[in-house]
Amino acid sequence: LPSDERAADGIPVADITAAGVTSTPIQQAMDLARIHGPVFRRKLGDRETLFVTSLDLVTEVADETRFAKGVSVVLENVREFAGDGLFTAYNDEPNWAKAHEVLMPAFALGSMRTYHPAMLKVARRVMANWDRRVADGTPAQVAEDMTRMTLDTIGLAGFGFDFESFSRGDSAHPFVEAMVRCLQWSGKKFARDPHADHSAEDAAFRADADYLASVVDEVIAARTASGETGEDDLLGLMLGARTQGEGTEASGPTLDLANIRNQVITFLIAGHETTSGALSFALHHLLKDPLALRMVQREADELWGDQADPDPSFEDIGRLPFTRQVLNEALRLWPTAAAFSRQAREDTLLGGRYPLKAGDLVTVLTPMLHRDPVWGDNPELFDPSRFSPEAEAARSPHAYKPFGTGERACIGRQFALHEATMLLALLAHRYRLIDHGDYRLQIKETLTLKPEGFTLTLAARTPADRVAVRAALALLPGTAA
Ligand code: FDE
Repeated sequence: LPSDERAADGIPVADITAAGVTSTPIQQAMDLARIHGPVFRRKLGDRETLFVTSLDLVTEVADETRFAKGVSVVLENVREFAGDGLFTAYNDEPNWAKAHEVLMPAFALGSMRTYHPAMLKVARRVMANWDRRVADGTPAQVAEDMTRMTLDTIGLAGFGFDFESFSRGDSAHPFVEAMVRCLQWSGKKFARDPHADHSAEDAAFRADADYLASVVDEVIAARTASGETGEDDLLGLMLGARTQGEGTEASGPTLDLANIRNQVITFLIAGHETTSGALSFALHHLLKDPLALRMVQREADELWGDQADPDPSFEDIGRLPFTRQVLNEALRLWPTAAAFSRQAREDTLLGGRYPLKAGDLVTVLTPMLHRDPVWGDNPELFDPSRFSPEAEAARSPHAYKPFGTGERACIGRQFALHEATMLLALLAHRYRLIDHGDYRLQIKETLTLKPEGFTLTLAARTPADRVAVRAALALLPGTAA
């Protein structure tokens, strides 16, 4: 591993030029943090990234008066196909503030009521698929199925577009394949050999990016042709704001079509890989933690009893606090958007000793923040009780950042949590999860993190299984419902 030189400012520099970036740069950076401590530079050729991982340093860079969101090199590359969409916009790009204002109401907690039926419809597709697995005994491919479900959900709830991902056998929608290749291209570009010829991969990327844009343009055209904007979803809001504002000065901000296209691509990217990873990690941890699984099952059983096909209401999702804790804890260990960058507003001293110039970037390596000593002696342990209301109240809000921070934090947080909590509870209510292959966690990185090669087999839960879960928990102190 990397040499241990130190720059003039005393920050360790891990030069990985020789060792090379692996296909798992986040896990490599986690190793570097374990070696070098909570502040270090990763050097790659002539490019250096400054990482921080400790609660005190993250608390500093989360201070919105001193730091703002930084657009990292990786995000610069994502801009090649998501342009000035919310995720990749520069802070001072006017379209960020406009789109933020137009879209914020669509992501308020109350708006989830609007998306709930679409989310439930797609959750039922997962269960229909998994019921067939129960019948024929084949294993479910967890990350792949979760990705199908989150893509269909954001497509339907956001844009009224149905990717029908569960009717395609093993292959994904071509849009998804193109999108994943674009993400991989942007994730790898920063580390590639500057002297090699990359024209073929760049041309392939261009073709994929053009294809993404053309699909989105068709979705927008179909909506405009129908004559109705459909105010209820994200596309409707964006198009509605556009027509209302045309030619007048009085109405709210308007978004141009190129920006709307960038927002649609942004939501499809941001809204599906991250959420599907969170669900996959949660299922992995439940599979390995029978007590937590039983507690999720009991919580769902209390709502839906022995119903064969429960019909969760919007309010039911707020009545699943332990299921939510499981998701929170899964996102602590494996925050699926694993790094975000901050940019110094002025010259400043980080940690009272490391000088930064205005404009310098600092990258928060979230999985290591989430293993800071503030999390106790055994941070690798999956323990949903870390997110009990009392434990949360006692901890700094800066110890947990799976959704980033400040003004540019995740706008889709409530959306993701509503969708994921509902699906997780429905699956736990319906199935026994069987670890047929003694799965060992391996993490694949495609800008986001997800468990690789994770399969499980399933059995239908019976009323007797529900009685057994209640009985088992009744014997344990401290698991009272
Ligand atoms: C955002 C976000 C973030 C931040 C980044 C930076 O700072 O750079 C993060 C960290 C995140 N996000 C995360 C996450 C996780 C999960 C699960 C999610 N996420 C989900 C989702 C869904 C949806 C729809 C979304 N998401 C979206 C989004 C957006 C649009 C954004 C941008 C914002 C601004 O304004 O900037 C984000 N997200 Fe997320």
